[in-house]
Amino acid sequence: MKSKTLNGGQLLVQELLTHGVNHVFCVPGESYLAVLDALHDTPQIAVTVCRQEGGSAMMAEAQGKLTGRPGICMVTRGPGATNASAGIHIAMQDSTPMILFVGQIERGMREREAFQEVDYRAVFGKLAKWVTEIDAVARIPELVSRAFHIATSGRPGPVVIALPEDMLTEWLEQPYASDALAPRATSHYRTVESSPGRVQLQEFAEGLAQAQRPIVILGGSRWSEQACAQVAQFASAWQLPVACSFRRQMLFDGAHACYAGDVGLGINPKLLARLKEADLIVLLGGRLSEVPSQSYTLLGIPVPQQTLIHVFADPDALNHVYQADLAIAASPIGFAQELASLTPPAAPVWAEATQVAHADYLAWSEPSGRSNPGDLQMGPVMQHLIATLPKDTILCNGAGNFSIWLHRFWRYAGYGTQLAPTSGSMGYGLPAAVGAKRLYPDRAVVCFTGDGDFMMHGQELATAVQYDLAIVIILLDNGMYGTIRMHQERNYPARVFATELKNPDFCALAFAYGAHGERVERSEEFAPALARALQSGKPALLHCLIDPQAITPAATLDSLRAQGLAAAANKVPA
Ligand SMILES: Cc1ncc(C[n+]2csc(CCOP(=O)(O)OP(=O)(O)O)c2C)c(N)n1
Ligand SMILES: [Mg+2]
Repeated sequence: MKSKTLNGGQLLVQELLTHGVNHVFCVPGESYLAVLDALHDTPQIAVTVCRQEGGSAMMAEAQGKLTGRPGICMVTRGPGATNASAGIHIAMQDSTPMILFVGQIERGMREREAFQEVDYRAVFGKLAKWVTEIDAVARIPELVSRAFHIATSGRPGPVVIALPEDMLTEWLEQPYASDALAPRATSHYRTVESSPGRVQLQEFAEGLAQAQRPIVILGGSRWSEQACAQVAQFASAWQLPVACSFRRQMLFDGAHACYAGDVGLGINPKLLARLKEADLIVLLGGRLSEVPSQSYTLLGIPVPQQTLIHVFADPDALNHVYQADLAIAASPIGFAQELASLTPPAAPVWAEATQVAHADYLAWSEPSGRSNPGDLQMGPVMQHLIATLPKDTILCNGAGNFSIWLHRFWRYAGYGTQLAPTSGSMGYGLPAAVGAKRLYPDRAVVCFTGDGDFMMHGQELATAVQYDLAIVIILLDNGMYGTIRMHQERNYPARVFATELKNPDFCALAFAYGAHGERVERSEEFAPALARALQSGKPALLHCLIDPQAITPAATLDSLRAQGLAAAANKVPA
């Protein structure tokens, strides 16, 4: 048996291989050169060098979302780590497994406020699921193993690991057995699944059988393609209406006869009424946080008016906000695989209501026959996208009113087709698209973005060009932070402030990066521009000028202002 001595950087990379890592996103720093040097000799790991750490963290987070395995990001100390924090926050709120490695100052300089020194446990203590610092090279295997397990267990989340620079260049005292270093066929860690017990399953079936107006809401993480298929089969067999939580439409096929729509921002009023009138809500995988709960108005707190069955992987998150009539600590994967064992009623009383719910969804999400102010009509644009793009296209977006068109009218077709932050973090779409395309080079990846949203991490277009990632960016430019303008008109009508934007020529910007660019001003220009973008074989940006008045599919800025003024007039004391 050959033996070999390794330094910290080399051992860390060996441990990544052992845990099945094949992608790393980074911005380099002198604080972790030893890790980069070890990656130099590790062709099994594809390293994507990015332009800003927020983008690299979001790319890693996106891969965590798509694979259920921790996405890996590496950044330098101080400013690198704080830049990356946006991605950490997304991973936390979205329950996504991810690990952020941070180069750290030398051990002997701690607590002098050395160059770029940060106390990571203090700074990320509440933002991440777990934070640690590896002080001794010999402990790398132990702490990296723990990081992978914590990131994926229970409610998944981000782990931050600080790596003191001098630890990374220190050599292991004991030679490391080389066959222990060989990447194993199966990686060290496995996500701990939890399944419902027989008694709980029985209670679940009984609860359903007693209901008159049940509805299921799917959400959270820890899903798989198979788990989604099992839930779809269950829904068919029981003829149950199924909704998806905010930005989780990929958990259920929009074309399925049981699909009732998404419980997000700008919810279909008919679905909202259905949820309020339901006598049983089955919350499967999600937490029903602020946005899906419609600012915590959907269910009573702590005691919901509807009977609540809540299935969630982490027992600590059950009964956290809403007391459940039946709380089941099981992962969506563990729960879904048991559903086929339950016998559906011969003729469920809710069967007809399910059909109506789906018809309501279809009517709500139909893009044809709609019109909005201006020359660019979003109805035909969405119709064309639905007709043109493959069903398994991965749709990515950040935050802004532009995303409403996507969420409402695109028909998400299944698991792994959606990357969108429930934390509403602007700028996520482009890095997420880069992360997705690095993982699945043969799949279509589209980033939907706004003029404000794009510029948060637009520099990652350079990363897309550098790695030849033929993603398509559809940028809806209304010359403003439209979402905030919308809230401004509602709450402070006709007092526009700090929401207007003077934008660059995004098409020229795309060319400057070496990407393909198109300017789209009229509806009829969209289809040929998209065709040329797809044919270019390059990252492509469609700069779409949308009328500022088209602030949502249902409202114009003028209508919001008029409502805001009327409301304000009513509030003024006589
Ligand atoms: C990082 C971050 N900063 C600020 C906000 C607040 N915010 C939410 S949407 C939005 C405006 C988005 O503008 P744009 O991308 O142009 O989309 P639009 O609403 O105009 O369609 C802002 C500033 C946020 N959600 N995230
Ligand atoms: Mg805008």
